[in-house]
Amino acid sequence: MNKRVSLIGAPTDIGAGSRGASMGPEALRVANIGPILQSHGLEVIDRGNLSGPANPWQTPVEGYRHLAEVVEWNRLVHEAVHAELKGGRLPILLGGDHCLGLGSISAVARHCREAGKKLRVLWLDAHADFNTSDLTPSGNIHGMPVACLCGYGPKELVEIGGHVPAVSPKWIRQIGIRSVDAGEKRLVHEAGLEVFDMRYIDEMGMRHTMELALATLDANTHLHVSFDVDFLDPDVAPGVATTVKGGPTYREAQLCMEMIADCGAMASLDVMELNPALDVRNATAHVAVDLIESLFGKSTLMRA
Ligand code: 6HN
Ligand code: MN
Ligand code: MN
Ligand code: MN
Repeated sequence: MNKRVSLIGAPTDIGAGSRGASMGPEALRVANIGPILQSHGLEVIDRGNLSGPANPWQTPVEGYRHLAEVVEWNRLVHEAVHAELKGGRLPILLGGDHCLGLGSISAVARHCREAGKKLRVLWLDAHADFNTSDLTPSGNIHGMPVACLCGYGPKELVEIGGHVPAVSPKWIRQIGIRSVDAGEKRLVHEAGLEVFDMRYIDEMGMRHTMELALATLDANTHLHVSFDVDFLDPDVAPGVATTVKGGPTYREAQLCMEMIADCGAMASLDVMELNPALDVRNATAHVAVDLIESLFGKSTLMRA
């Protein structure tokens, strides 16, 4: 794994239905994300925060809330993430709400095209984030980034990486899913996304789930992890706006991260939706940093 890591803060809640994820980057820094990653032998550069439009907190227009601002933020994220990859570094996007997964992953996909690499995306989330303006119950664009990446969405968003679709559904594995809207579910099936929902994880276990999600990766595959903190059970991670009961436990989540670390292919990461306004003494930020440590190879294993 690349040991040269860059932190990019994207302090916005422009695509969310609640305010507060804009404070996520600072909460992760307060939980010591930089020094802790450094203690694991990584060279960490904190690029600071991107600066985009303020959240005007308006109601949705034609199925989208804040579309123009979401486009602007995603353009900023796209360029920042692409620049790190081009410089040979591993970008960690500190969200911010999950609409920014579009800017991040479209940049990763662009880089993979330029570098002749294959791409695998692990989407760790309670939600599929596969809505469109017709299907969305909320108009919140953080419920739409995976659909946009796959070419379903407004032109301005779908075209952000210069290649439509940015990503093939075949490259994506969704894990931890337990809240999908009715129309969204139909579109997920139509697009052919591979989803390891909570029922699958209950029945087959996290180990088997991750073996399948990481299967067929080769030395030429770039693995991107998009970690929505609401992936975790709310008992473990209360500091998110869109908690859904029945998520992975602390140990299941650790195993998920450890198996990703073991595969050695992770080359970019998003840490999204942390909402300090809803957290308890920054506990969720600390849990997120714990899990990120595991992603970078911290292990509880006794065997060498
Ligand atoms: N997230 N499916 C719901 C919606 O409004 O579209 C929730 C989306 C949550 C998005 O947590 O990143
Ligand atoms: Mn999400
Ligand atoms: Mn590139
Ligand atoms: Mn979610």
